[in-house]
Amino acid sequence: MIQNARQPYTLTLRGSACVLGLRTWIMGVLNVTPDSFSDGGRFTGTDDAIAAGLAQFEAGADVVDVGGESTRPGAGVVDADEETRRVVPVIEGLRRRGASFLSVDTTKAAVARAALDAGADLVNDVSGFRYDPGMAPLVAQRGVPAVLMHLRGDFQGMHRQPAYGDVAREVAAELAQRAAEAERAGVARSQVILDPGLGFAKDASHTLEMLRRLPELRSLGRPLLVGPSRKSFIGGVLALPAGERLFGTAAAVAVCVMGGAHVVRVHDVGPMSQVARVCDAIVAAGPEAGRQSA
Ligand code: PMM
Repeated sequence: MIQNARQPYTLTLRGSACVLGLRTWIMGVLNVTPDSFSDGGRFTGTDDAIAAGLAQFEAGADVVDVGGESTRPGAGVVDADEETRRVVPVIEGLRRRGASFLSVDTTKAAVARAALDAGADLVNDVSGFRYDPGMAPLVAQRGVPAVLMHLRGDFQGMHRQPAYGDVAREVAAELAQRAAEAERAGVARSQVILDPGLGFAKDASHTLEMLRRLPELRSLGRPLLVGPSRKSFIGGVLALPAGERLFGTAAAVAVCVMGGAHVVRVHDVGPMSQVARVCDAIVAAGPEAGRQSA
């Protein structure tokens, strides 16, 4: 029988209680970088980026994730001032135009602080608070939700021969450690969202296995965010460039939803909202489904 493994969790978002898990949330990717993984360089100006963010909300995004540093293998390091200059005007502009929830995709506390001051509602830290010791205290003090993603090593080294004995168990154990460290730093456990970090310090076979075994991360007892969008594991299967991975992304998003993801992080918000809604409807169908979250 098909069932997704999703537990509902309540977060405090922009000061109000917000339940994740009743339906799949869509996080739109808005990279304001000259060199990002799949959409870098698309936005030349702040106004373009703001318009693209608003279009993502129109297309069904629940939250838009604004990032100013590429995590692409070999991407140059961006200093905090430059990253702040990229993300803050976009976040401010989106808030000014009445945008819904906004997150900032950064590993730097200074950038996160400026973004929260500009109107961001949550922090998405791909390092799981490991790169900047100021991040956990900042999130604790502001009381905002945070996504802690799994990776190993630094941006430069993480793609070199990642090694796992059992990828799903090790990712789960390391995410549990990240969450415990965050709690020790004063972050409310109820504000933590966990992410297995598809493609980060994982080769294609690790990522495919992690996706297949996503339900095992349920045991972490926190909402799950997963970012499969246009990633190279899809390119590896289909031999297609990032811009042509829409159907591959759709397959992966469906697996994420059925595997228990509360939030999927995607570039193609409209199409992936449709995928998630159909998966949610399938999970909710029939007499057995009453006890399942949809
Ligand atoms: N992937 C990318 C960037 N940020 N954040 C989270 N939480 N999870 C991800 O999987 C993730 C992320 C890289 O992809 P992009 O360059 O297309 O944004």
